[in-house]
Amino acid sequence: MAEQKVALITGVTGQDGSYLAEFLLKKGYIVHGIKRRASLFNTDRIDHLYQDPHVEHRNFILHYGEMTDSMNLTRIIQEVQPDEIYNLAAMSHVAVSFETPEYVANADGTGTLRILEAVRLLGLTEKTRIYQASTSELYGKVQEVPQTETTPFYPRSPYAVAKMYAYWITVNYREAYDMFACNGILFNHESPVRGETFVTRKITRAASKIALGLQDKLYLGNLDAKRDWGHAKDYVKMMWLILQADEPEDWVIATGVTTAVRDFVRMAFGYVGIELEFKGEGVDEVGIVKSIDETKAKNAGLDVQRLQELAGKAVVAVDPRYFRPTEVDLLIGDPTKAEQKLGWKREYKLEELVNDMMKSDLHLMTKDQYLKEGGYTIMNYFE
Ligand code: NDP
Ligand code: GDR
Repeated sequence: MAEQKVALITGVTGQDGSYLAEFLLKKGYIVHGIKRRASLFNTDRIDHLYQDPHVEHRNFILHYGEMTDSMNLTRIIQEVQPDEIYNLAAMSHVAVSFETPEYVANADGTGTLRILEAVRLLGLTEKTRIYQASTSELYGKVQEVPQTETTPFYPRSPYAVAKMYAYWITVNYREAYDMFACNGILFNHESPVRGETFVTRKITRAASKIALGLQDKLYLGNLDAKRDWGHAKDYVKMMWLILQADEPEDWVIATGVTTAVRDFVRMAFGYVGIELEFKGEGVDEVGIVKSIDETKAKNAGLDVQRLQELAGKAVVAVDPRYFRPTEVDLLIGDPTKAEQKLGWKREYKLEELVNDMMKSDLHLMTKDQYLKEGGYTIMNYFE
């Protein structure tokens, strides 16, 4: 029998880390993950994969770690002797990176160097393949569309600048030390376990809450921004394929379709039968309930009569606090290289992604509704 491959995932508690861990375990890997110490449990997304440390022959093993701590990372890599490292850990919120730029440079930028250098110092350059979670944010200010592996970068946030360092240090270690180190330039990908403060999840949570009568209004920033949104499940498969390729290269992973934030809002509310009409401009723009599609509302298990009461009300508004000092207006990726050379094919279209997220959030928010009915206070988070 072939020996089990060993993978190390940094950022295993995040959206992508959880899907990737699940994917690799299904492929028969032994998966090691790095999680941070937190004052509350932070393993919600991977709890279904947890294995009791007292059980022999575990396939899923967690280590405490931190991207800003070289000694910690070097020790874990030495212990694990991984065949593959997926470096997914990062402070990944673009807007927050304007508030914590130095930390982001350290964790997202220098953190990548720490991984590469540990592999080199430990003499693992021939054994260990490295995947670096690069991003479409590198393209930033629009230079050309669709964006490909050769489109010039123009980062527009401390996050993107840190990721630019990580991108180039990965290329440099590949060229200097002949390492199998690759960048996956991934465009936005979402899922039911997407962080709650990214725009798609903020929208699907709010649309569900508004439909259930738990929230009155959704406040957003730039509704004109356009993103190429895919499903995280499709994208983690690609991370693995990148490390199975014959040669180490950099790859764009995208859907090739771009959609404005405003239209994502329309689709999410549409799932629960709320048809929106947008009126006004800039900070005065609002999304007003134009009509209720009774069939969709019923299919979603909602109280149609209560939804009818929303007619004519503004349920979406713009709050400038969510504007960014510098914005990325338009992202649309060209995944041709990945499709042709690695045979990658995505399974989810945008509509299916929205439906998947809405179904899940509606289910989660229904629990909140029960709590509210039982007299408990429900928090509304607007970040
Ligand atoms: P998440 O924010 O969901 O997850 C980030 C993970 O990194 C979490 O496990 C987090 O831990 C961990 N982490 C953050 N800072 C540190 C640190 N200093 N030390 C150790 N661990 C840390 O991101 P995603 O899963 O969405 O993204 C994965 C990677 O892919 C990130 O690098 C992101 O920048 C990049 N990316 C994401 C895209 C997307 O659309 N999702 C697109 C392109 C790139 P904790 O749970 O404790 O917070
Ligand atoms: P992004 O994702 O910045 O593309 O980075 P996010 O969902 O935060 O923003 C997408 C676009 O929506 C606009 N927007 C809002 N964004 C948030 N978060 N909250 C709002 O209220 C809001 N209103 C409008 C934003 O201005 C932006 O234009 C994500 C992250 O996963 C990165 O880690 C990853 O590298 C990139 O995707 C590719």
